[in-house]
Amino acid sequence: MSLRLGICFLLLCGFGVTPPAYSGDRPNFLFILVDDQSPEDLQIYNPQSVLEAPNIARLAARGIVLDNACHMGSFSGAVCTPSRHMIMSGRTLWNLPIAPQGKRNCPPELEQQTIPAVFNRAGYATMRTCKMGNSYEAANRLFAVRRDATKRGGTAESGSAWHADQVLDYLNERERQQDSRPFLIHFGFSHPHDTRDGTPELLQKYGATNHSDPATRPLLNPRQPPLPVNALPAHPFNTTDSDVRDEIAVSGVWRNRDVASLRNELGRELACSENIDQQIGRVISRLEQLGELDNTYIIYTADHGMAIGRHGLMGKQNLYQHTWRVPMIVAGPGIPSGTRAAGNVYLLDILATLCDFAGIEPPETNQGLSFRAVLEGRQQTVRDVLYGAYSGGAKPGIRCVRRGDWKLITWDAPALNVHQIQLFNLRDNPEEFLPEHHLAETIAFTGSTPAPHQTNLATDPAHATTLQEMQALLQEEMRRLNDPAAK
Ligand SMILES: [Ca+2]
Repeated sequence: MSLRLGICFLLLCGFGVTPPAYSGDRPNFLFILVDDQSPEDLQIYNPQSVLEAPNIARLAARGIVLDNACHMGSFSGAVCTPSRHMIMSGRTLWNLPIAPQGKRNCPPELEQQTIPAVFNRAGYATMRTCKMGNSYEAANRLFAVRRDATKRGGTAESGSAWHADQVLDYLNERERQQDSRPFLIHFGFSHPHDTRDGTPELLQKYGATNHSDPATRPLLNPRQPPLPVNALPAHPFNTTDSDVRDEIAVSGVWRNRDVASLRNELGRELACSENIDQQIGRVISRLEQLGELDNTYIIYTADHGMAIGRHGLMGKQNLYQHTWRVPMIVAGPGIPSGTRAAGNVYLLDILATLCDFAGIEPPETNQGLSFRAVLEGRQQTVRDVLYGAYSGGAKPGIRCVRRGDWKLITWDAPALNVHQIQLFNLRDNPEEFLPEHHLAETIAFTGSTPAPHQTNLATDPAHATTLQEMQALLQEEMRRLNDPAAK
C-alpha cells in the first residue's frame, strides 16, 4: 500500500468508514462471458421473454445496452473456439492463428498479444474462471490466476455457482493480501450451453425437466416459455451443415422439433440463465462491499447467440439475428445510466475497448475498434457495415452482411446443391420471417402471424437494386477480411 493510501486507510478506519478501493486511478474490469446465449433470451432485448434476470437488468439500468453486437463467425462447427480467439486477440475471423490460412495471415506467438498478456504487462492482476476446451488455451494459460472447469450440472458444485465461487475466493484472497493492483477478472460460465441441466427450483419455475431419454418426449407444462415467434417445425432448406452436432445431438431435443421438446429446452435454457444471473448478483454485491464497484467496468456478453427452435434450428451454426448477435451490456465509470445504442460492434472489439479504458496502447496485432465513444454516449456506432461467416460444414457455407436496415444472408454449398439468398429489412422484419412462417401450419405451430411484408425480399423485383448492392458489399467485405471464398 502506498503512503498516501495507507494514511487514507488509517484515517477512514479511525472514523469507522469502509476503506477506499485499493486499485487507485486505474479502473478494474469484470468481463462476464456466458456460453451460448441469444440476446432474445433477455427481456432487455426481447420484452416477450419470461426470463427473470434482475441483476442483469440492474446492470443494464446502470449502464448501456448495445443492440447490434455480433460475433464475426466461425470456420468450424465449434463456433465457441474462433469466437473466443477473437475476443482474446482482437483479430478478425480469417486472420486468427487457427484459421484455415492462419499461418499466412496471422503473426506468430499471438497469445503474447492477447487480453491476459497485455494486462499482465500493464501491471493488472488477472484472473480467470471459465469452461475448459473450445477456447484459446495458449491465451487462457496466461491469466495469473486460472480456475477453469466445465460446470454444466444442476447443483452448486457442478453448475454456475462454482464459477462465482472462484471469483469470490479470488476477491477474498486479494482483500487478505491487500493487493493494490487494479484487476481484470474473466468471469466465464459453462452454461447455458447444453447440456442445460438446471437446479430443481429453477427448472420448476420454468416448467422444465432435465429430459434425458431419447425414446420419449418431455411433457408440456404451462410454465414453460412459449415458442419464439419465429420458430419453425423445420428449417426450410439444408443449412450447409444440417447434421452438425447441435442440430441432431443436443441431449433432451436431438432431432425433435415438436412443441414440447422445444418449450422444455427453452425452459432449461432460462433456468440456467437465471442461475447465471444469481451468480452475477453475488459477485457484484461483493464488489460493492469491497468498495470496488464504482471503479469497475462490468461487461456482460456471450460468445455467440443461439437458435433453440427459432427458424427450426437448435444450434449456433447459422447467421440469423438470434444467433449472429450477442448480448452486450456495459456499466462503469463515465457510462451514462439506462442508455442504449446500436453500436455495430464485434466481440473482437473488446480488447481495444478495455485497453482504451485502462489507458493502455492496444497491441499492433489488434484489428478491433474501441467502442468506448459509443459506451460513453458520444457516438451511435463504430462502423457502418457488419459481416458474418459460417463455414463449418460444406464450403463455402453461409455469409451475411448488414448495412443500416438491410441484411443479406447467402447459403452456398455446390456439393449439396445448396444456393439460397435471403434479403431482410430488419426495421420491418426484425425476426427475419420467411415465407414458411406465413403457412397455416406454422401459424398453428407458433400461434404467431407475421405481417405480409415480413418475409425474405430477395426475389421481390422492388428490391432488386438493394439486393445487388448488398451482394457487392458482401464481396467487398469478404475481400477486405481475407475470406477464402472471396471472388
Ligand atoms: Ca459457445
